[in-house]
This record gives sequence, C-alpha cells and structure tokens, in this order.
Amino acid sequence: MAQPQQSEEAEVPPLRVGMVGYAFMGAAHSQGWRTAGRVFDLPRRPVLAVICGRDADAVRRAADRHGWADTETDWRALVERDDVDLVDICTPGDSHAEIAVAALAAGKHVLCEKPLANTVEEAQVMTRAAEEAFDRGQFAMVGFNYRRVPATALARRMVAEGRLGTLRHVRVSYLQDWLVDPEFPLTWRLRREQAGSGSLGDLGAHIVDLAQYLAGEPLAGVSALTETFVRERPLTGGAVKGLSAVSGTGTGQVTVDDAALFTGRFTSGALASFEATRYATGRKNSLRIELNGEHGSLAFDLERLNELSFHDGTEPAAHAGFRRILVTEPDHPYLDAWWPPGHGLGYEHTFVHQARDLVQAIAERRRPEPSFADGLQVQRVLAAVEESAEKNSVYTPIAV
Ligand code: SOE
Repeated sequence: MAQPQQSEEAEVPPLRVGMVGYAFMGAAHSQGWRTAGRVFDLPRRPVLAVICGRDADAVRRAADRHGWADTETDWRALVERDDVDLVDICTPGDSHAEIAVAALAAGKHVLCEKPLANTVEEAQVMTRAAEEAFDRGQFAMVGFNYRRVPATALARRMVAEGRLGTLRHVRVSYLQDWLVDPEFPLTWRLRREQAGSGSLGDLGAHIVDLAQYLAGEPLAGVSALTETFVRERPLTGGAVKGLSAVSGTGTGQVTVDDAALFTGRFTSGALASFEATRYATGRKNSLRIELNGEHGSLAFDLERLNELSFHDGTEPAAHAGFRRILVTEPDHPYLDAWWPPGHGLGYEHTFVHQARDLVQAIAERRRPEPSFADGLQVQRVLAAVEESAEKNSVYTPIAV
C-alpha cells in the first residue's frame, strides 16, 4: 500500500523560505515557492515559513492569502531566525544590498529580485558577500525570471547548439504604458532614491539580461538616449493596484528616466538595439526579442509566450521561412512536469521555474544562475547606459 503523503514529504528535507516584501513581486514569488515542489520532484521541499513587511495587519493578510505560516515586521528579525534557510528579497531596490548582505552574514541562501541593486557599488558589495558565502556553502541568485519562460530557455538551447551560427543582431524591446497619463500618481518606481533608475532598471535590466543570456556573451559597450517625459506627478494617499503610490498632497518630482533607448556591441562584434519604456500606448507588458545569425533567426514575444519563431536559413529558399514552434512538448525546458502538449503556461510559471532552479542548485551545491556576479554585470551595463545618455549618446564601454 502507498505510504501516506505526509511521510513521503517528510523524507524530503525542507528548504524554509523567509520572504521580505509582499506586493506584486511578493505575490509572484509566493506563487513560485508554493507550486514548485508540487509540480517538480525537488531534492528539497520549499516551505513558506515567514513573510515580512512593516505593516503588521497588511503582512498578516498577505500571509493568509499566499500561504505563509508566520509573519515578521522587521526584516532584521527575519534574517536572524533559525527556522529560515533562504531569504527572498522582494522589496524596492534601495534595501536589496542591506538585506542581502545581512542574510548572507546570517548563514542564509538568498534570492534577490532584479535589478540586483540601485548602483554598481551596492552590487559589488553584494557580489563580494555572495562570493564569500559561496565558500561557506551558501548560494545567491538574482531573479531575472524571463530566462525561465520555456520558449526563451529553448531559444538559449538552440543558440548554444549553433542553430543560428555566428550572431549578427539582437533586437529587443520591453514596452509598457502605465505612465502615459500625466495624472498617474508618483510611485516609488519613479524616485531615484528608491528605484535607482526608471524604465532602465525596471525593464531595461530584464532585456539586458535576456539578450546577454540568449547571445551567450556580454555586451562590450553602449550608446544611449534617455528621457523623462513627465517630470512632476500627483501625490496620493491611496494605493495604485500593484504599484504603491507615494502618499502626500500636491505633486512630487519624477527623478528617474521614463524611457531608455540604446544600441550595443557584443564582445563578438554582434550589434544590438534596446528599447525600454512605460509610454508605449497600448503595450501592457510587451517584451520582444529577435536574434539573427548567419544560419538562422529566432524571435520571441512575451504576449505569445508558448511560442518561439525560428527561421532555418540553411533550408532551400523555396520553402524556408519563419515557422512557429509551439513550446509545450515534454522535451522542451521545464515542460516534462506540466500539462500534455498544447496546454500552455503563463507569466506566473516563470517564478515556479525560478524556485525550482534555485532549489536544485542549492541541493546540488552548484552556483545558481543568474548569480550576483551576473546581476553586477547587468548593473554595469545600466550604469554605462546612463553615462552615455549624459554625454549625448557617446559610445561607453562596459566596465569589467
Ligand atoms: C513593472 O514595470 C514590472 O512589474 C516589473 O517590475 C517586473 O520586473 C516586470 O516583470 C513586469 O513589470
């Protein structure tokens, strides 16, 4: 007779997660931790142990909604708890460095939402702390979740297999439109001291990471333009769905970029173009990437995330052309554990895959990817974009 489920679970050691933050990303990460161990056979079973936020009532509600066992109102108390193995940081960028460094010092593994930090200097401190912790058997990862769409993971596999040959172009854009209305209130995402930068750090960080991951090589330099279209926005006492507004009366200054456009050169000489904006009217969460190589091309669109377009340039011209790969087969990345072919996945599954990959890396004692060092490198690209934009688009090499 089959053993009761409880004793089967008991044989798999738990990985007790403590999460700081419970807004949009907190909800998405909760979903990841809650689901990963139920879908994938994991070497450790994620346990939603403690969730932390400053407002005791609100964090209790978040715990009940998302399935966390306990709450804290001070992240310092959370990172010191003996019943937490991993700290998951889902706060605005200005607290990433302090929480990550303290959690690593307290012996925890760390998952940190993107961008890794608000500045290169903070990212350097975090990366040093992660390297020292790695020597003690602790692991740290940054949450670039779009690597974990099965179709983007498949694209990476095809590039690595040489299906595109020498890469010539990467064309990528990440477009949203939630700032089109000048009366939309000021949120922390529009304040440099909290967010580090605007569209650049929020959306640009994703596409820089994704482009470099798919290309399999880093950018060497960039030329950039940035713009802040609306420099002052209303303050409000209320919250905006998914995006907490800054309270107050009157108006407040927008201190970050609204849009960032840049070109880049990869170390191999391949050329790239990037566009990140919150002013693309009608575009809600549109991330598109296309790669052109000497033997073929790949294209991905987040709005059709179960598909990957592939043009095999080695086929006879008479019947070559872009074809759609429906990325729902069991031998596609992540999909052996999900539904039968044709039954697609969505945005939230990227966080399930992120949790799975981190748990597996920890159990196998491998450095998880993207590492804090990878997050630091993205931060250097963002810094070069800002520097180039300040100098009217002067080509700016990426520091190494
Ligand atoms: C807001 O622009 C946001 O939530 C980003 O912060 C996320 O990283 C992105 O995945 C969706 O949009």
